[in-house]
This record gives sequence, structure tokens and C-alpha cells, in this order.
Amino acid sequence: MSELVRLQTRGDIALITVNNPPVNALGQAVRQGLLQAFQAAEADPQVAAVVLVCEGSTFFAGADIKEFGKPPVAPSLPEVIDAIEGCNKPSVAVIHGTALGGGLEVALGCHYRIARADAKVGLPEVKLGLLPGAGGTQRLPRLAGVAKALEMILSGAPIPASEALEHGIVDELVEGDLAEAGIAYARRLLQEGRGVRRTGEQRAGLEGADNAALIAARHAEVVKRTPGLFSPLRCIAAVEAATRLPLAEGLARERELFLECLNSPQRAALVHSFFAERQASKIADMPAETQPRETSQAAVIGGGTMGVGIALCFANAGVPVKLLEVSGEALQRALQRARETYAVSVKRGSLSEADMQRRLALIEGVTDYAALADVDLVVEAVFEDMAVKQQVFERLDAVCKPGAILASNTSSLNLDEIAAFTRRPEDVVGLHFFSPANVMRLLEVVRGGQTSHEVLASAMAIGRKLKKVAVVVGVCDGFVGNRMLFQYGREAEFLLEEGATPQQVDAALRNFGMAMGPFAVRDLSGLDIGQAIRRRQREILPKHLEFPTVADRLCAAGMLGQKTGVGYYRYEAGSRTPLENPELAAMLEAASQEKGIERRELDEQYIVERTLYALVNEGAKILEEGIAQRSSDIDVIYLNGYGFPAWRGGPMFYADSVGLGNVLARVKELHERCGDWWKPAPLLEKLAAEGRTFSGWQRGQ
Ligand code: 3H9
Repeated sequence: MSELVRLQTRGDIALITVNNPPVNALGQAVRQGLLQAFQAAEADPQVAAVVLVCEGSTFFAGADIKEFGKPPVAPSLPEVIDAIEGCNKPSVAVIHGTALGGGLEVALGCHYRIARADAKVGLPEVKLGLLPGAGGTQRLPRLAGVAKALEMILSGAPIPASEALEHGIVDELVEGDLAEAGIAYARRLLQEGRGVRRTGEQRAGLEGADNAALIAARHAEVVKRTPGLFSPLRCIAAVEAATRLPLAEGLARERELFLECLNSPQRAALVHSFFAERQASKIADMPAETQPRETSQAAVIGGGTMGVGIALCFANAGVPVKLLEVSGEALQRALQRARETYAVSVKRGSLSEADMQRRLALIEGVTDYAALADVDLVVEAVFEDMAVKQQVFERLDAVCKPGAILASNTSSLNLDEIAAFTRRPEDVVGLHFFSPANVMRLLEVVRGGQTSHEVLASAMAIGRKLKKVAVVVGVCDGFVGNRMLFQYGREAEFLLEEGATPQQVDAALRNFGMAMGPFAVRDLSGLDIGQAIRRRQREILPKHLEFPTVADRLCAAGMLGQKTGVGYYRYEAGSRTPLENPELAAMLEAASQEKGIERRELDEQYIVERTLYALVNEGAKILEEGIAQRSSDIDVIYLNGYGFPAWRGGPMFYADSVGLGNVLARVKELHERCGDWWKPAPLLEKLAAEGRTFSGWQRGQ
């Protein structure tokens, strides 16, 4: 038996205990150990029933994701679960923490399942581009019905134990010591004469509903909602097989479909996204003993959209927050905005009235900096103007207690200059939230030249507390996300001058998988915002570089996007549906003519390469400059802040999968034709020449 799996006997009960930190993933050694333990228990004449528990924070969190893409090593998880289900002595799985994927599938292979009330169960495989491939698509519908099984499998979202109880997925909720609860339950089974009960032999869940209609409806929905995704339709096909085939045949069909998913490029990209997100929390040069500071009282300066959104983030996380505005009137407006935002959630049913009141009570409006004397952390979210930032940081430096973390939400100004307004630059860090701050998961944590390890570690801990995906970035214009976006947006604009319409560019990028096209995004955020950035860029960038002009023409005509009812698109009052702006065609013609460009038809692939390779080329520069720690951090930023499709893995992973040699060849062509914006990044040239990838590169290599 493997040392990760222990078998003990307690009277006539065999107790199998698994301990494979951190999440009891079902790697090869665990599978082997489980198989042997069940076989030994079955063979032992003293044993009448088997109890399976996990140590540590959770029951099995699934198959070992690191093994995907590597040659399989026996025994496979389906084999192990078949053996568990086939055992001729009743077995009880005791669930705590999160029984996910293969973990829930193991539990479904056991004959009975009991769970701690705070446990959760789910089949999140779809999020990794997979389907539950160890019997989940066959056994779950037999217990919970096709509708519930499809809901869980297609969403990947775990459900609480109480809900699992309602749907027959678990048999009882328990408290206290897990092993003792399992043994007590097994003894009761024996006393009551309840024996082996194989999930695969049950049919209750499959009866009494129009399964064909349920399946057809979910199929239509998936085709409409997630047209680019590979695994959801295969999840449905596997569940459909459960409705008409005996278990063994259904399992064989599930296996075929699972292997199709396992070998798909989307699986590779989604697994990359999973590990990339976890990797982002690691800071290469952080001394292991660094302890984050306590941050139990926060403050936000500025009650605009961003400031209020940030205050809501703290309140949502249960952290008391002081919201500072300069005048009583502005403060009342800010607090009103906070109330209105919560009221919308209450109306939608995603927040209870009581929770809204609890959260609002955590937000205290103040107008005097003196009220910030005792806070642990301040996030400044005032106007993007260095003189205004100076005033704020000088005042914070004067009033805040020693050790308070002074954070700026600047999206473009130099953090080191801001830090220099204080006598404690080591306590200054950037916390760049994305709008709407209370919704978007991304948080760029900007590490200034003097930010201390302790403050950086604290900023990352705050990100976790606020349930954000925090990524460390260095100081430069636009940090990682917006610096790359500038290149992408500019190339999209150049495409308009070459002959495309906003509709064509947006459609090509949506077909690629982007959540929104660049012009729809610009209309949403307001063209005046981009104008300020463009002006600044023109001042600081080399004079020989050409700039596109369509956005300036729209701004000059007062067409600023949704807020004025017209921008790249036209909008009817009260609607966000983009319609054609009838005045745009003439502007496009004029812009092309001015540059002597003859407008032509552009194909989708050209549109995608022109915009995405601009992201990639800039990403390579960012990586080489050390502004991002690793290429997967750039991917995390784009996946969580810019609507990049997770199943493409992020821009850098996408470039790796296209092949850096291919990317470089296009970049060189564009450089020749379109000028110096396209100068290939030296790192791209180096890695392409060496046949390497961004993912495989580390600084100093
Ligand atoms: C599956 O089961 C397929 C089957 O149907 C069919 C097979 C034939 N494997 O997230 P955390 C690592 S597909 C390997 O920070 P938390 C993770 O990388 C699988 N490693 O903790 C991290 O490592 P490090 C279906 C895993 O407390 C560490 O554990 N299951 C796995 O915030 C801590 O993770 C899933 O998709 C794994 N399965 O959240 C569940 N899981 O410290 C995936 C985690 O080196 N896991 N690690 O960076 C999760 O959702 C969360 O990890 C969990 C804990 C909720 C469990």
C-alpha cells in the first residue's frame, strides 16, 4: 500500500485514511493505494463495511491536474472507482471540504455518502476543458436526475452539502470527527441490514422526466452561449449516453469523449490558466519568512465610481472601510452610489436585504483626513493628476500611523514619483483595480522601486482577502494590462484606416473568443478617456511614429460613445445595442484618404493577427524588462481583466501555441509594411530563433 493511504480496522469496520496534501489530489500513488486498500478490506473476513476519509483541509479535490498531458500510469481512476463500486462490502465516503471532480466520482463509487454540513461537492472538469471522466456523467444523473447533473457538470460550480442532500447525492449531514462519524454510520448500516448499494445499478434519477427534451434544451443553450467551447457539448453527449445505455457501455462512451477533451488544445490552455492563476501569487525574490501586515481597517480616498467600487470590495470582504471625500455633498453622493449599487444586487436577488445593511454599516463616510489616523491601509482613488496625488499623499504621510500601507489606484502615473511625496516610500504600493472594481477579479499590484517585501506581501494578502486575482507588476506607463492594450487598440484603429469597419474588427475578435470587440469596449468606457492617453503618448513617443486618427475625428464631433448615444456605433436611447453610426463611413474615408491609403477588404485572420500579435510583441518587451515576473502572469492579467478567452490560455500562451517562429515571421512582415510600431521585441526574436516558448523562459536565461 502507498504511504499516502492507510488501512486500519476498528472492530468489523475497515477505515481507509488518505493524506496527500495540500488537496488530496488523486495522483497515481493515491489511486494505487486506494485500490489496494479496498482489495485488502474486501479480502479480510473480519471486515463487514468500509469507511473512506481524507485528512487535511479537504476530501479529494479531483484527479491530479499535473498528470494531464503526460503518459497515463495505471491504475486509472475509472478502474479504481469500478473496483470500489464492485466491492461486496458496503462502503461509506465521509466528505469534508470540497469533493471535486474525480473526488466526487470516488464518493459516487462508494455505496453511501455522508458529508459535513460545511462541505461542498462539484464536478468542475468543464472549467479545465474536460468532462467528468471517472463515471461522473453516468453516476450523478442516476442519483440526482439529468437536469441537476447537467446543471452541475455544465457550470462546474460546486453545491453545498445541504443541496447535495436534497438531490440524493449525499445521504446524511454529520458533525464532529470524520472517522468516528463514518464508523458510526457504517455500524448503523450494518445494524439496519442495509448492505451494498451500487450507484451504477440505480435508475431513480433517470426516470420520471423528459430527459430527451432536457438534453435538447441544454444543447441549444450551450451552442448559443459558448459557441467556441469544445468540452460542454461532450459533457452533454456523455450524460445523454447515461439515459439510454447500461452502465458499462455508458462508461465506455464517457471514456471516449473524455479522451477527446483531454487531447484538445482547449484543455491544455485551460489547465495552463488554472496553474497560471496559482503561480501568480508567488513572488520570486520574496524571503520565505516575510509576514504580511494586519489590515483590519481600510480607507479609500475619493468617492468617484472607482473609489466607491473599491470601498464596496472591502465591505463585501467584511473589512470596515472609511470613505473620504472632500466635501459633505460629494460624500453624500458617494454613499448614495454605494447604496444604489447594493440595491441593484438586492433587486436581482444576488444579495439579501440583511447582507446589504451589514455591508453598508461597514462603510463610514468621512471628510477629514484626521479620521484616517488609525487605519491600516489607505487606497487613493482620486483624479489622475500628479499634483492632486501629491496633495493626497503628503496629507496621508502626515496623518497615517507608522506602518500603515499607502496604496494608489493610479492606472497610468509613475508610482515611484507618488511614493516620493511621502517620507515612507517603502510603505507605498499600487493597487490597480479594474472597473467596475466590485465586479472585476483582476488586481495589478504595482511594486515600486522602494516598496518593501512586507508591504508587497500585504498587498497580495489584501488581494486574496478581497477575492481578487492579484498579479505583481512593475512601474511603467500603463503597467502590464493597459500598456499592452494601447498597442492592441492602436492596431484596431489602423485597421479602420486600411478598410475595415468597427463591426468587422469587433466580429473577428469576438469570433476569436474575446468577450467584446475593441470598439464596443471603447464606446462603453468613453472615447474621451482614450483621448487623454493618446495625447500623452504623442508627447512622449518618437515623432516619426504615425498615429491613427479616427478616434480623434469622433471626439471632435462630440461622439464619445454610449454616454453621448453615438461613437463607433450608434445607440438608441436606453439601449446598449450597437447600431451603425451613419456618419462614420465618411470619417473612415477621410482618414484613409488623408494618409493616401486605398481602402480594401480585410480578412478575419489578418484582423486577429494584427491586433493580437501587437499584444504579444509588447508582452515580450514587458517580460524582458521584468515588468511582469513570468509570461503566465501576463496571461492571468488578460484572462481576468480584458475578456481574453480562457480556452486560449492568454495572449502569451496563445503565441506559444501558434509557435513563436510563426508569430515572429508575421511581426517582421508588419514591421516592414507598417513601420516601427512593429519592431520585433528582442526576446521574441531570441526565443523564436532558439525554438523556445515564453512559458519555458525565465529571466537570466
Ligand atoms: C478531474 O478530476 C478529472 C476526472 O473527472 C477524471 C479523471 C480520469 N491537482 O487552489 P489552491 C494545487 S479534473 C493537482 O491554491 P484553495 C494547486 O495548484 C480535476 N494540484 O487552494 C496549489 O498548488 P501550489 C477536477 C492541485 O484552498 C494547491 O493545490 N478538480 C489540484 O484556494 C492549493 O490549491 C478540480 O478542478 C489538483 N486537482 O482551493 C479542482 N487542486 O500550492 C481544482 C489544487 O503548488 N482545485 N491543486 O500552487 C480547486 O478548485 C482548488 O484548488 C480547491 C482548493 C478548491 C480544491
